[in-house]
Amino acid sequence: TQARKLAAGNWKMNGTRAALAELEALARAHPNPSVGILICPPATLIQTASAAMADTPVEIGGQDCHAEPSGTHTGDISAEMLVDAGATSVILGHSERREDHEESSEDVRAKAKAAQAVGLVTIICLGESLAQREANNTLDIIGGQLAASLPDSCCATNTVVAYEPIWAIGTGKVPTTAQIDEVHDFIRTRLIQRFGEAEGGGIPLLYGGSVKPGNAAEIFATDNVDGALVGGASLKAEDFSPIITALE
Ligand code: G2H
Repeated sequence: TQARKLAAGNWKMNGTRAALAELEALARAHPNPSVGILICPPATLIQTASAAMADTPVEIGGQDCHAEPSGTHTGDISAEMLVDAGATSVILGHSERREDHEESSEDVRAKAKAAQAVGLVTIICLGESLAQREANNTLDIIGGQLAASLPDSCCATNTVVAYEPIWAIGTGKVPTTAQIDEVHDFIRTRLIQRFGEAEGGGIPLLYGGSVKPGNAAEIFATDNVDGALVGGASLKAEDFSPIITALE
C-alpha cells in the first residue's frame, strides 16, 4: 500500500528502568531502519526512554491519555504531558483499556481528538471478541468501532489503525492471513470512503495479536498490512528485532 510501515511495541504494564537496556540493544541493532520503530513503555519510563533514544530512530509513545488537557483526574495523564515527556505517539482504545476501564469508542474518539490536537500520532485499536467472530459479526463490530473511535481530524500523518482480534491477544492464537486480509481490506475501504483516497489510503494499518518472529513475515506479506502492534514479543530486543527486519 501507499502507507508508511511501522513496527510498534506495546509493553503494557511491564518494565522498570532495567528494561531500558532492551531499548539500547534495539537501537544498536537498527541504526538506519527503513521502517518506523516505536516503543510504548509504561508511563513511568516515557521520559527516560525518550531521552535515551533521542539520537536513535526509536520513537517512544504512550499507552493511553485522558481527553482533558488537565484537571481533577487522579491517576490520569494528558496528551500534553505525553508530549512533554518526549512521546510522539499514543495507543488508544486497546481492548484491555476498553475492557478494564470500560472505555467506549466515544471515549476513544475524544482522547484521539485531544492527542492529535497536541501533535501526537494516535494508534487507534479495534478488535472483535471470539463470540462476535463466531456469530459472524466481525465486520459489523469493526465497522462500528472504526466509525465511532476515529475523530474527523484523522489523516494519513496523525493516525494509525491497529486491528487486534481480542481472541488472538497474548493467546498464541493467530488468525489466518485470509482472516487478516478480509478485515484489513474492509478497514482500508472504510477509511478511503470517509477520509478520501490520499488520507484514507495513507493511514498505516497494523495487525496485532501474538505477533512473533516466527509468524511476522507471513503476516507482513498480507495485503493492507503495514506493520504490527506487538505486545509480548516487544519486551526483548532479541524478539522484536527480527520482527522489524521482517517488515523492512
Ligand atoms: C495485542 C498485542 C499488543 P500480544 O494486545 O498490543 O499483544 O502481541 O502480546 O498478543
